[in-house]
Amino acid sequence: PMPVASKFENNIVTSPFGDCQLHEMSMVQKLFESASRWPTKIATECGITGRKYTYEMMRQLIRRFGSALTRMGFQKGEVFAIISPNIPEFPIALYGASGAGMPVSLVNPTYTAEEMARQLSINGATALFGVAPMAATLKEVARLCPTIRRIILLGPPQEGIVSFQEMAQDSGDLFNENLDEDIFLLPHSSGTSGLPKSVMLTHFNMSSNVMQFLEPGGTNHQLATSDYQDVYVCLLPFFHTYGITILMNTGFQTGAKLVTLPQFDVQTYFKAIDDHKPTAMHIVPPLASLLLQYPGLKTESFSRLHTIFCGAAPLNVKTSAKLIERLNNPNTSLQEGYGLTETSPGILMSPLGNTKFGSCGPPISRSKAKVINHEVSDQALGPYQQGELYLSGPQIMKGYYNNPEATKDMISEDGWLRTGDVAYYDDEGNFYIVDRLKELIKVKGFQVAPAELEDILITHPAIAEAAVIGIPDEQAGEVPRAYVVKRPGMDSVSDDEIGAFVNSKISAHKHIKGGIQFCSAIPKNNMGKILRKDLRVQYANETMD
Ligand code: 4UV
Repeated sequence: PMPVASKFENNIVTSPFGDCQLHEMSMVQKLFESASRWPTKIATECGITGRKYTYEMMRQLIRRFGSALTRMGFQKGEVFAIISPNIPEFPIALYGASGAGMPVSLVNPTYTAEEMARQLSINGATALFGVAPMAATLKEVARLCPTIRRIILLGPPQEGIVSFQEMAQDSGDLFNENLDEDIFLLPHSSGTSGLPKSVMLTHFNMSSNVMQFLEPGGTNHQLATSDYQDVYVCLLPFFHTYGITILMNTGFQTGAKLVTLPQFDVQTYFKAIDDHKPTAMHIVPPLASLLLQYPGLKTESFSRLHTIFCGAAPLNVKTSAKLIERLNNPNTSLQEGYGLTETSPGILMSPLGNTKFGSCGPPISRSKAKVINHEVSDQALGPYQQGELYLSGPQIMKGYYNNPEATKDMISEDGWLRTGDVAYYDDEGNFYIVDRLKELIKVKGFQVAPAELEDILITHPAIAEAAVIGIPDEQAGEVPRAYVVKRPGMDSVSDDEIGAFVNSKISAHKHIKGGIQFCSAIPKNNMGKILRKDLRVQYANETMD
């Protein structure tokens, strides 16, 4: 059924979708229900090697992996870190650890060892899972994080490492589908300011978000039957909530096949699309541009595509229209989703068949949104008025791990989460994101925290002060740009030298590609807080000349 229009009362916009079911079961129990329903369907398949698991094989391996963790002495509540590319074994490690009662911390596998260690030192992870080629990096992470007791790798046995394959031989008898531990995942986000934090997403947050996403009228997903199965090509990383929730967990809920791609490579991506003819595609805006530019696109590969779903950064209206034209399938609908790691992440989504290009749509099932401009008043604003977007729903995080102050800053006592995004809604309750108040920079949809780059910049002996902002970039959406004050007597240092110094310590997507500008002072307010907005205005003026 098509959703009825959003209703607003006191300028609070409610969802036009029906109320989805909410489940009190663990995510492991939920996955095992899928395994009982679709035992012989393929759950995961590597897009490169073809290595694959059925839902039933996956259930067995989850039991064995989780049981092996308990046998190794890991206790409920200890944090298990996954630092892995997208591989068919990713969900086995994830759900296995979860069944052992361990919250799972998700870390970007393209990070440097220092970046990985910084994230894991926040949550005190005690075990690591990755793939054999990452052995040296993960050993370095374990050296930097003394809490880590074991490194588990997919690959042949080696000195000082536990082999995933050996754990897969466990009898599985120590496994339970744990319900005592309420935290399912610990992905990372810098929120509205400062350094990255571990976001506590509970089993309830995650199962709610999956059910909200699948509520009729919301998306096109079809449950697997004896002769149908949804197929996703999983290029978007599972360490991000978009990948883990919208691709993995929603996919498993519907009996879909997930074709996993371990790294970002254009040729491999398009080959996987040709080979597997996905029924739904999940993209971020830079991928939309790539799809439009790719000369070898075969229309036939999109013949089964019912949905193309885009989120994580604003999708340009013209790009949307061109994309639909290029895919040339009247049955394909484009949907845009908006959310944050802190909201599991789904919370606004354009309804099926009623996508307004440029809008992220109304709140999804059981969610609410409002817009407030505190400079005007503390009252929620009516249609077409811009202010900060606030959200509420069962998918809102429990809080930041070990950081009650940052949590309090983000979630009000009555459960509203402040997004740090500037938005307005139209008279049908569709939302439009127009700007960002928070410090966060988004490069190709990935978070970059200015504070992290600033902290590294000021360790350079020639730098007295530094500030980082995001500037628009055709390909990446945004890229970081640094403003730097030199120490007295350090005039000879060049921007190339500083760029090389910082970039050697961070992963590629954080590189300061927007240039380094020397200046005599960094604009700050009287509390000493950097006025990034002033720098953004300054940059806009510079580029106008
Ligand atoms: O925390 P995060 O990295 O979270 C995300 C979440 C992405 C998705 C993807 C599919 C969905 O269905 C969904 O609901 C969410 O990226 O970054 C959060 C910030 O990213 C910007 C905004 O500034 C958030 O605060 N952002 C995310 N989605 C959009 C967006 C969008 N559709 N349009 C504009 N900005």
